[in-house]
Amino acid sequence: RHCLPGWTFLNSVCYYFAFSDDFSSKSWHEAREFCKFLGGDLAVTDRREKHLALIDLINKYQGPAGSIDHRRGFWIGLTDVEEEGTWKWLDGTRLTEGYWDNGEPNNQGNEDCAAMYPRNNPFQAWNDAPCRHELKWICQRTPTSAS
Ligand code: 2F8
Ligand code: CA
Repeated sequence: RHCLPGWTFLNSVCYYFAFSDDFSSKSWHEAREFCKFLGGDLAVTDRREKHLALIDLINKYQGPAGSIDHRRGFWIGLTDVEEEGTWKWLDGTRLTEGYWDNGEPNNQGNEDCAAMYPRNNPFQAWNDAPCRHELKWICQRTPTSAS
C-alpha cells in the first residue's frame, strides 16, 4: 500500500488531487495525460464509498458549497464522447449510479466530460462540462508494493 509522494491512500487506491497549485488547471485530455504519465488515469469513482470519500476530501480542501461553482470542478474518468448521452467510465463500464446536480447532464453547447464539485449534498456533485474547459482533476493509480 505505497503511493507516490503527494498521493493519498484511500480504500486500497492511490489518489492524486490537483489541489495544491491554484494555477494548474487542465483540459480533461491534458489532465488524463498527466495521470497516465504518473502510471494512473483519471479517477473512476464508480462505487458510492469511493465517491463519498473523494467528495469529503474536496469539501475539506475547498469548503462544501450549497450550489455548484463551475470554476471549482475536478475532472473524473467519466465521458460520453463515444456516444452522446451514454456515460462510460474509463475502464469501459457503463455508468449505473450517477451523482449529477439537478438538471445535469445537460450537454450545454457540447459537454462530454464529467467533473465533481464541492457540495454539501454529495449526491448532487457532478456536472458535464466541455472537455476543453480547464479544471482541477483527480488521478488514481494502483499502489506499488514496497521495494
Ligand atoms: O447551469 C448549469 C450550467 O452551468 C454552466 O454553464 C453556464 C456549466 N458550464 C461549465 O461548467 C463550463 C454547465 O455545464 C452547466 O450545465
Ligand atoms: Ca452541464
